[in-house]
Amino acid sequence: MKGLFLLLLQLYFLSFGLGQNILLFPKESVTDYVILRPTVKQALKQLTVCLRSYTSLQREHSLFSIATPRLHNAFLIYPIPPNNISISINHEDLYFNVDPDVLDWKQTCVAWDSKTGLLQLWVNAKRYPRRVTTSRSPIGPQMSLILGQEQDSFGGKFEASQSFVGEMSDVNMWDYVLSTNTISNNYLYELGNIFSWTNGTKEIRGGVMALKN
Ligand SMILES: *[C@@H]1O[C@H](CO)[C@@H](O)[C@H](O)[C@H]1NC(C)=O
Ligand SMILES: *[C@@H]1O[C@H](CO)[C@@H](O)[C@H](O)[C@H]1NC(C)=O
Ligand SMILES: [Ca+2]
Repeated sequence: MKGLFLLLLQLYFLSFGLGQNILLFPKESVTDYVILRPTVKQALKQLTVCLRSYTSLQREHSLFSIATPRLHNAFLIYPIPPNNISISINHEDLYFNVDPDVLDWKQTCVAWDSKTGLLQLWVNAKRYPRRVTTSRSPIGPQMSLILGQEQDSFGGKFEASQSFVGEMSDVNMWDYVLSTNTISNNYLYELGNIFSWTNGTKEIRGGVMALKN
């Protein structure tokens, strides 16, 4: 009996670790969002963010928004369906022409290197033509990281028309640039070193629901 209990406990933690933990953003609003608290001790010279999302939205929306006290679009992942994704770095907006959306889970990864300005976007492990930002300023260290809303001030000024409606999971963040090989093969099993989906701090606001699978 005790053995069975331990086995079930083990299975529970295994499934938790393998990306079964999902956030549901149920409605268009300015009240539903999730705050993440990454461990950032010095300004980020390099950054990789990966996340999975599932939505039937056909309007533009914010997936992942970092504001600093000085810059509200310090880092922003902002799809413009059906085939355009805007990435903002230090208020500079770069647009990527991508394959049209299909109604399914989508894996998005963005990596940036402040030294070279090299900006990379992968959707479902396909890397789109790389871009170079003019900005070379590291991001942070003080930052407000929000899922599901677009910040027009440090931690606020949301617009319902830019909110995310749908499901999100496996948000991970690294203070270095992941290799294409890692992202194409097994990034889902890689946990971020400055924010990890399995043990990072997530603060839920409004009607967002945390689901086990
Ligand atoms: C993406 O959308 C923006 C804003 O509407 C537009 O300026 C840009 O030309 C579009 N880019 C692509 C590649 O479709
Ligand atoms: C998450 O937990 C693991 C195991 O306890 C630990 O090694 C790792 O440093 C933690 N990661 C973060 C980002 O806190
Ligand atoms: Ca806005």
